[in-house]
Amino acid sequence: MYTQAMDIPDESGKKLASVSNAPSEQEAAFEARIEADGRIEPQDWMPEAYRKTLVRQISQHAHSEIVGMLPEGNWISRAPSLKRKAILIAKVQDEGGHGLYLYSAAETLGTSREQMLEGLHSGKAKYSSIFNYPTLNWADVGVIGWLVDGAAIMNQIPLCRCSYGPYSRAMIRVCKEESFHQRQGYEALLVMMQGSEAQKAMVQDAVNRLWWKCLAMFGPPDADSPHSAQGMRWGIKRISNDELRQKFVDATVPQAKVLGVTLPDPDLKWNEARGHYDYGQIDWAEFWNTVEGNGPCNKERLATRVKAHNDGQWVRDAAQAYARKQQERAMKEAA
Ligand code: FAQ
Repeated sequence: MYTQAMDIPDESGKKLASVSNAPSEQEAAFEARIEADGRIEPQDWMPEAYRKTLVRQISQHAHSEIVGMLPEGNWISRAPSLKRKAILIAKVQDEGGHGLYLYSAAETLGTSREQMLEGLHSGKAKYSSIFNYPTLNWADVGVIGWLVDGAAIMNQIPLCRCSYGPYSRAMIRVCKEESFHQRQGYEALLVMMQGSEAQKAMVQDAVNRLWWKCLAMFGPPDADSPHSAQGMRWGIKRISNDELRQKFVDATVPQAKVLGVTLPDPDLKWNEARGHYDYGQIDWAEFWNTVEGNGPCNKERLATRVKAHNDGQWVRDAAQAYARKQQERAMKEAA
């Protein structure tokens, strides 16, 4: 019978071992499911590299949600009205919830929340570059909703079709909530753009500072993205970094026109032949510098995050003590 198995002879020519190039049954089943656009579930066999890629991406994503609470959280006590404060508290809380869904998705892959947090707090794990820039005025909060959540949705809608079941299902709810976040940010900016000259100037200033950083959120150009090809082959990523960035630019230009702000890019213009907007050069040196920990707020964000975790130790201790007591009581009653 035809087989791809190889008999490896030792130096004397004696048969030493049988090494198979053929995929194992489990591997073949995995590949067939990916090929058929099915979902891989936690109990299914998966290649170690697939598991690691997911843990890496979900870790980066979960940490982004949690660290992403900080720049906006800074404005809760300074929101201009009770209504804006209530909306912002709810939004920041939603981002915390997204982090929790994602840490749970990573747990199904065998990585505990403690391990993930250790990675974040020691500076080993990444989170989105965008959260290492300061939020200098109230308009930044609106721009985070409009552009940062807008970029996040663009990137995350395709993740609802990710090949790993728990991640794809978590993304459905996350996207619904991010969509609300995006609208509330845009609405807050619309109100400011109908206000005083000073308010309009604040919005334009926030857009000027954050526009390019939002374009960089989609990750390096496809040609320089080490994980894209395999991520796409496995159906983890569905649309490439550059394609998503282009979709974001195309969707945002008309929104900026309605808002009455100028996107800070002299090269931004409609290209009839491509059917897309052309845009200028992203500063990738600055992006990598920020990703590597040297952006304007990296150290502050990490320190705040570590302090919040340490300050919350008593809550975790109390919850565990309570759970222990409940368990002891249940055992006594059962005895
Ligand atoms: N910042 O080969 P690729 C949000 C890293 S959620 C920092 O292209 P991949 C919600 C990348 O990790 C925003 N690092 O990698 C919110 C990799 O590093 P590694 C986050 C970045 O994974 C809104 C290296 O560069 N969303 O905003 C960034 O195939 C408002 C090579 O890159 C997600 O995480 C970056 N921008 O594609 C919260 C979505 N870009 O691991 C509060 C899920 C790339 O080799 C307020 N993630 N890197 O050390 C993804 O879709 C993907 O992971 C990409 C990167 C597209 C981000």
